[in-house]
Amino acid sequence: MNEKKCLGCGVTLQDENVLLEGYTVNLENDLCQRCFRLKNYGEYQSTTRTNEEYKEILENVGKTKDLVIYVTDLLNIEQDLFNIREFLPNKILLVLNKRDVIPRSVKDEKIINYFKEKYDFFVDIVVVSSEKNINLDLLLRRIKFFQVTKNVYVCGQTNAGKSSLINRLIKNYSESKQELTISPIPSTTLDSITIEINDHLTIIDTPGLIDEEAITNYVSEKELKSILPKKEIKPRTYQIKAGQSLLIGDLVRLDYIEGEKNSFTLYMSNSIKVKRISSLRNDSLKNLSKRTYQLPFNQDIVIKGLGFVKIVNRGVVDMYLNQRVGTFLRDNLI
Ligand SMILES: Nc1nc2c(ncn2[C@@H]2O[C@H](COP(=O)(O)OP(=O)(O)OP(=O)(O)O)[C@@H](O)[C@H]2O)c(=O)[nH]1
Ligand SMILES: [Mg+2]
Repeated sequence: MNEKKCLGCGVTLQDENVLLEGYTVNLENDLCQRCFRLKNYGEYQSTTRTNEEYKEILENVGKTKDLVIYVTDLLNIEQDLFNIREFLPNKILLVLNKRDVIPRSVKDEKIINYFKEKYDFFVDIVVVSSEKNINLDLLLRRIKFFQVTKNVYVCGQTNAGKSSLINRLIKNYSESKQELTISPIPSTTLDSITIEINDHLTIIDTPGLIDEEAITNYVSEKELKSILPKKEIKPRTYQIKAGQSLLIGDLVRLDYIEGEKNSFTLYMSNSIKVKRISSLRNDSLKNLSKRTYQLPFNQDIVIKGLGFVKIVNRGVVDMYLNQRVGTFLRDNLI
């Protein structure tokens, strides 16, 4: 069997079945047809990886003593990062990516301290933007400081920006012309890919875990584009009284049922339209599935894949959205 891998997504190339992964007309090519089309025509063709395969990859990384860079998207931070410790006893450097979409006024230090207080097992935490090339020098210094062998693994959920980050490292610090495939749809990277940055550093890209509860799994391609922020988010604050509601696109309805006058600040893509309405007089989106939150002071309601709503005072909120989408509460991040 052919052993050549696609340089974009890591899948084994084959020229036998156009319907299967890794197909290319000619095994001399460096890219599979899917990566070629994505790169040249922006054509998306989704494939899926099971989360079992992801766990297997993490377990294998866990068997090495090598440094792991765990990448997470600042707007889509997992509820519980302790889970990764189950698989990875390694030294882990936490990289909070997509700094560019979080308002500039927020200090990196504040974000870093938030995570330091919550988790004690990261060797360090770095805030970066792969897209805008922010803090990559700092990241490289931290990698050099903590690496155990020349191999460093990059892990994290799908769409966190792992391959984008590695493309930056290649561009900034190596002679290689290799470019990993990146895309806004889940499961872009299909298999581990080894990239030699220099004689002392080899980076290994891995496919990401799919979060079945992310809203991005349940919207059209057009909606997906409006949900994923491309620019710095302008937080939108609404002063809300009991009996008022917010409609977030046609995705989420928030009813403020009970509590003192409150302030709701939305951190999500600027392209999503938001409307304040009277809970009683307008029934929009009430056909969606309902869940109720009793909010203590200073909580964020996180809507997986979409962003979060910062709420200051205590109160009761009814939320309507697709039943399969995950939400949770956390202390205010910002
Ligand atoms: N705004 C912003 N977008 C980013 C940044 N880094 C990556 N992205 C975008 O996030 C999406 C996912 O990027 P990828 O690099 O493909 O993510 P991945 O973690 O490799 O995903 P999988 O291969 O599916 O596991 C793409 O649309 C990128 O353009 C960043 O720093 N800022
Ligand atoms: Mg990738």
